[in-house]
Amino acid sequence: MKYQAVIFDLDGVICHTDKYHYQAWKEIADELGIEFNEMINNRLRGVSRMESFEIILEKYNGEMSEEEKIHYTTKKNEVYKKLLKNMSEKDLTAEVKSTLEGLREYGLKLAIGSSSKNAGFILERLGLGNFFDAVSDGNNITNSKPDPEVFLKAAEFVGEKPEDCLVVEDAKAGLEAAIAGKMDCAAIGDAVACGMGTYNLKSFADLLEVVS
Ligand code: B16
Ligand code: MG
Repeated sequence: MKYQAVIFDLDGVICHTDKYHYQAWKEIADELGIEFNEMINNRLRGVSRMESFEIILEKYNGEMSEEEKIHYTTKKNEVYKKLLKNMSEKDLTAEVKSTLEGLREYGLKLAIGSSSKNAGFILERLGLGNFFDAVSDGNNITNSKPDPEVFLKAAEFVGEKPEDCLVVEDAKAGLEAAIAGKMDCAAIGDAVACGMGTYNLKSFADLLEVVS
């Protein structure tokens, strides 16, 4: 095997929560009278909650205090968490499930490296609460992607050197983070267009070939 471990981004790689992020941010944007659309939502991929709100506020005419920012991001998260309850094992595709099982059969350690503070909750909804060898997420980092911290912590949690880990990412900030951490990375979805991945995946199952 080329690697000892694979570190997966969560949103956009293992599952798709974009529509819930969109609905929750839309509710906040509407309350504040800020224009918000799918294009702006796409810029929030892989970016932390507060940084996402700063991007949304680019369209806000006015000043907002830190207290207000905390109020609105907390409110967004409450709406988002209610929406996440709609998720279930049905949201884990057969392709993702069988590929994860195949990678495990290869003897690879499998970890999550996500900016989300809701990663544990999402994994439980998907029926993956106990599946991964380690979960590094928004709760154990101080610097979010493109800083490599979340992936370096994931490598540390599984006891492997960064150069022995492959990162799988759907966002440019995530590819930058992997590269900054001296890790190879497989781009999937929108991230393919950046041309920054060590590999470009057409489909999640391509991972089975990439690692061997
Ligand atoms: P939360 P990932 C990221 O997850 C999402 O892509 C991004 O849209 C979101 O703002 C971020 O998590 C923080 O999420 O508000 O749940 O803490 O792609 O890094 O798995
Ligand atoms: Mg992502």
